[in-house]
Amino acid sequence: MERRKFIGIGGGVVAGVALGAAGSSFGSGLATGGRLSAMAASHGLSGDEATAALQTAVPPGKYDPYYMFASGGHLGAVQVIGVPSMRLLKVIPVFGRDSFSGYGFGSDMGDGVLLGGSDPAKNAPLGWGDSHHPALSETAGQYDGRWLYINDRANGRIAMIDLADYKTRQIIDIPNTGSSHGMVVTPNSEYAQVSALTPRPTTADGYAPLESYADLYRGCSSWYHISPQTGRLVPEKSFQIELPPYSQDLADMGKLASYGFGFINSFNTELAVGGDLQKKPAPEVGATKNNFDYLHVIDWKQAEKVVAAGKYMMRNGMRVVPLSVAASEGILHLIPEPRNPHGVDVTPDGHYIVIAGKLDPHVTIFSIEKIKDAIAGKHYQGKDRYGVPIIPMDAALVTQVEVGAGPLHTQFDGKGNAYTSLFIDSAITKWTLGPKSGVTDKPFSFVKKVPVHYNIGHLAIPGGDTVKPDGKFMVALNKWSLDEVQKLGPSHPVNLELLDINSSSPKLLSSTPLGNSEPHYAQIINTDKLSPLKIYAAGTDPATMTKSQYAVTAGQERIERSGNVVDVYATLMRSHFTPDQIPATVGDTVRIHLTNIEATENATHTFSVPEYNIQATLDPGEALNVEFTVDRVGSFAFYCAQFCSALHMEMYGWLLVAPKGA
Ligand code: RUQ
Ligand code: CUA
Repeated sequence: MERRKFIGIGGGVVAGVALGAAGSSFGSGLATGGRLSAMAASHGLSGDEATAALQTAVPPGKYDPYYMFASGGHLGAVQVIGVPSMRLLKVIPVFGRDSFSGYGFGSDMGDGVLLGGSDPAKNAPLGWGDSHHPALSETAGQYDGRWLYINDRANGRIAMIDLADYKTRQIIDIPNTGSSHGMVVTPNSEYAQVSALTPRPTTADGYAPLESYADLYRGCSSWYHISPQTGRLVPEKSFQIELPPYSQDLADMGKLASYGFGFINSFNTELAVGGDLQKKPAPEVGATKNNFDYLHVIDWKQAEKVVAAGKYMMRNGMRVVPLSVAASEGILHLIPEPRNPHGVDVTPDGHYIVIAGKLDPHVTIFSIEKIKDAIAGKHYQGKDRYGVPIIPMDAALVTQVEVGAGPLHTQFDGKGNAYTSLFIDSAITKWTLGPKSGVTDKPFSFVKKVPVHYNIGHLAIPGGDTVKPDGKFMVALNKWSLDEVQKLGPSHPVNLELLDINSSSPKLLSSTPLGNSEPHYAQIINTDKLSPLKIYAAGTDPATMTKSQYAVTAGQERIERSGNVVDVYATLMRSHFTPDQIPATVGDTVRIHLTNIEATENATHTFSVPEYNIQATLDPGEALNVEFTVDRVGSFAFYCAQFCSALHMEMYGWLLVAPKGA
C-alpha cells in the first residue's frame, strides 16, 4: 500500500530556499544554511521535512514547552509526552500494576490505591483498566497543573493523579455505574463528572433480564466533589443524577457563558439490547434506527440545590437524584441531535456547543443563549418516555457545518477556529466559529480539510478544551500506524502526528508511532503551569503527603520482634540498605518500613525481593511499607533494581528465612 501523501510535502527535492526561509525564524544557527541543505539532501529530506525536523528539535539540555497527558487505553496508564519533541517522558500507572514504579507489587502505596478502587465483592483487586479521558484540574476554566483525573472505561472507575509527584493517589469504583465514558472537570474543579456508557440495572444485585431494559436499566452521571486542598474526590460530598437508559457518550462542561451546565451526548434512544441469535438486530443495527438521539443538558448548579434540599435517595452509598426528580426540578433537558453522535465540545467562550455527527457529515452547533431561552419559556416539543422535557432542535440550533465523513471530536485554537477530527476520512477539518466567538467574517464556514494518517480519533491542541487555547500545535491521535512502521510483528503501534497550526494552513511536522497502548484522549498543558516536587520532604508517605509515622533517619534503623511479627525499620542510601540482614522464621509476618533517606534529585532506589513478588520503588525522601508472610525457607538476596551508583551491584542484603526451631 502506498503511504499517504501529506500536505506540505512537496516535490521531495531539497529546497535551499525553504531552509533559508526557516533560517530567519531559527536565528543565527542557520547562517550555515548551505551545510544544512547539504545534510538534508544526504538524508533525502525535502525542504519542508527538514524545516519540520528543526521545528520539533529539542536539543540536549533544553526542554519541551508543553506536556501532553495522554491516556493509555487498556494499558490502564497515563502517558506524558513532550511537545513538540513527542518524546515519551513518563508512564504513570493508574489502573494496572507496574513493576518499574513498584505500583501494585507489595508496597502500601500502589496496593492501597488499587485496592481502594476494587469492589471487594468483585475479583479484588482489579488488575487492569481502560484509561480513557484525562481531565486536568482547572481554575477559572484554565488548566492549573495541580491534579489529573481519568476514567476507567472498562470498570466504571475514576482515578486522581497528583501532579506534585505524578503518582496515582486515589481510585474509586463508581457505584451504580458499569462502564464509563465521558469524563470532564468543571471550570473551577468543583466536580469531576463521569458519565456511564452502558446503562445498568437499578436492582439491588445489579442484575435484570434485558426484557426489562426500558424499565429497570438506567444511565448515570456522577459528580465527584474535588477537595480544593488535596484534589481528592470526596464521595460524601458527591452526587449522581439518574439518566434514561440511553447510552450516554462523551461529555463537556459549560464555561463562561454556559458555566453551570454540563452536556452529554447519547446514542441508542432506541433502547436496543442486541439478541442476534434470536434474530433480533445487533446493538450497532438496533441503536442506529432513529434519525435523532438526545443531547443531555444538565444544570449542575440546580442539581446542587436539589441535593441540598434532600431530594435524593441513597443507592449503594451514593446520593442519587432520581430521574423523575431530575426531570421535574429542571436539572435535565434533552435536545434532539443527529443520530449516534460522538464528541460534544464547548467553545472557549462557552457560547456554542459543538456536536460531532459521527454518522452525519456535519457538526451541529447549539447556542447556550437559545437553550436558556427555551428552558425559561418552557418551549418544549414534549417529553420522552421518562418524562424528561425535550427542547426542539430548531429552538437550540445555530447552524450546521459540513466537515466531512465521520466527525468525532473538536478542539479550538483560541483564534476563532475549530478543528474537527474525521475518523472515516482520516482528516481534520478546520472551520470558523461564529459572531459570539468574535468571528463576523465568514462565520461557521469550512476553511480546509487536512489529511492525516489512518483513522484519527481524538485531536489535542494546548489548552484546546479550555477558555484560553494556545493554538500553536495540534496532535492527531491516530488509531493505526499502518505503513508508518515495519517489522514489528502483526501488532502495530498507534501513531501520533504533530501539526503546526500557527500559520493559516496546518502543516505536518512529525509522525510518532508510540510503542505503547492507545493514547485515547490527551490534554496538552504549558509546562509553566506545572510545579512538581523535586524530592519529597524527608520521610513522606506519598499516600497522604505527610510524614510517615514509620519513617526513620540514619542511625534509627532497627528490627523489633513481637511474637511472629517482625518490624524492620530500614533506610536506603547509595549504596546500602540498613539493616542489610533481616532474620526471620518461616511463617512470620514481616513488616518492612522503608525510608529512602536521599536528598538528591533522581536518587531513586528499589527494595526488590526475589521469589516473593515484591518490588517497591522509593524516590528521594519517600517512605513506604511492605508487609508479607515469609512462607518459604531460604536465603533471599533482596536488592536495589535501580542503577543508582557505582556500587549499585553491591546494594543488596539478606532476608534469611530459617526453618522453625532453627
Ligand atoms: S471517545 S475516539 Cu472514548 Cu474519547 Cu472518541
Ligand atoms: Cu540503589 Cu541501585
